[in-house]
Amino acid sequence: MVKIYQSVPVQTSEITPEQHYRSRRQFLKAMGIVGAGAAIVAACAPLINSTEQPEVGVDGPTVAAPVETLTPFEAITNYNNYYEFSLDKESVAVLAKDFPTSPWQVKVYGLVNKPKTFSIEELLQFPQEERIYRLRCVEAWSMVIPWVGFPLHLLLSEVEPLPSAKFVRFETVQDSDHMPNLRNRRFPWPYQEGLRLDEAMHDLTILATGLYGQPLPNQDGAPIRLVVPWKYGFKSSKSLIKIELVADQPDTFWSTTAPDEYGFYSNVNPEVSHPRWSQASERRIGESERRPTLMFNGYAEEVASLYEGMDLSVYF
Ligand SMILES: Nc1nc2c(c(=O)[nH]1)N[C@H]1C(S)=C(S)[C@@H](COP(=O)(O)O)O[C@H]1N2
Ligand SMILES: [Mo]
Repeated sequence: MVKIYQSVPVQTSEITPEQHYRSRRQFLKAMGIVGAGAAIVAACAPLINSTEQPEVGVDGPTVAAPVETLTPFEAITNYNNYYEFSLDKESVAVLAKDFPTSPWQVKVYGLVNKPKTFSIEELLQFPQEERIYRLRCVEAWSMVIPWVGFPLHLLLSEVEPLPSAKFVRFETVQDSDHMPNLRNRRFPWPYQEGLRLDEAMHDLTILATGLYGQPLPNQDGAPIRLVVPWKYGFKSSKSLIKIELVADQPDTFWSTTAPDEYGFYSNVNPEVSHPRWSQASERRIGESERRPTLMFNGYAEEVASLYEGMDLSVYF
């Protein structure tokens, strides 16, 4: 089975707001790290899938692995779920255009030895990498996104979780001057999410600060958002302002809104249907044929052990 889990170090200072990302190879070459990328491919071959686009690959080592095409930048940035702005996926980019993301701080606190409020500049000091992940929305569409970011465990280790910390709660900004749908009282704002501490510490779990080699567009959760690739997209909260270490399983936006439809775990699982539709297949944005949905979104080898002994139809 093809895995998409690619990890390439990127210097933040080198992430430029270029208009068009022409190919991952050209991007990496521009970063001067084609060699580093190749070394990682050699070292972690079973985890890696090359997403080299066929028209490129004119130099450097090529990776003999099946290809899943990256979702185009235009689709990733114009088909968004970001309910604080709008329920209409195609309106988010326009509505979020002037959303101010600087200055920005993320408060990391709760059951930790060393609580700290990080400025976005400090967060960009963590070693940034490119991670190509599938994103599977609960609405049964999916994308393949080249994120830039860093593993959440680097941040959590810095604040030193106490033994009593068992879960992590994530909270999104509430900027009512710029987010028109916060007026919609049908929803339990702020957008909150949660992970068990071991899920949060897993190396696949990242804080993304960019995509396609550029700073994160507002509609995708600028300036910093969570990405948990084996869970439905709604776990990956955007525009984070708070990360709290807690003892008990936190309430989440979607499980509060519709408890019968959205559980805390929300692992991608083709065998557990949503009450109103099947999760067995998905439409990859930009493709016409549906494709089967993979257990844990294709990351079972890395994460299935986290759920050993749990009935995933009960803990959905
Ligand atoms: N704050 C916030 N984060 C959010 C959402 C949201 O409405 N508000 N939507 C989620 C859902 S349902 C999905 S599928 C992903 C979409 O991320 P993308 O627009 O970058 O593809 O963001 C998630 N994070
Ligand atoms: Mo979603």
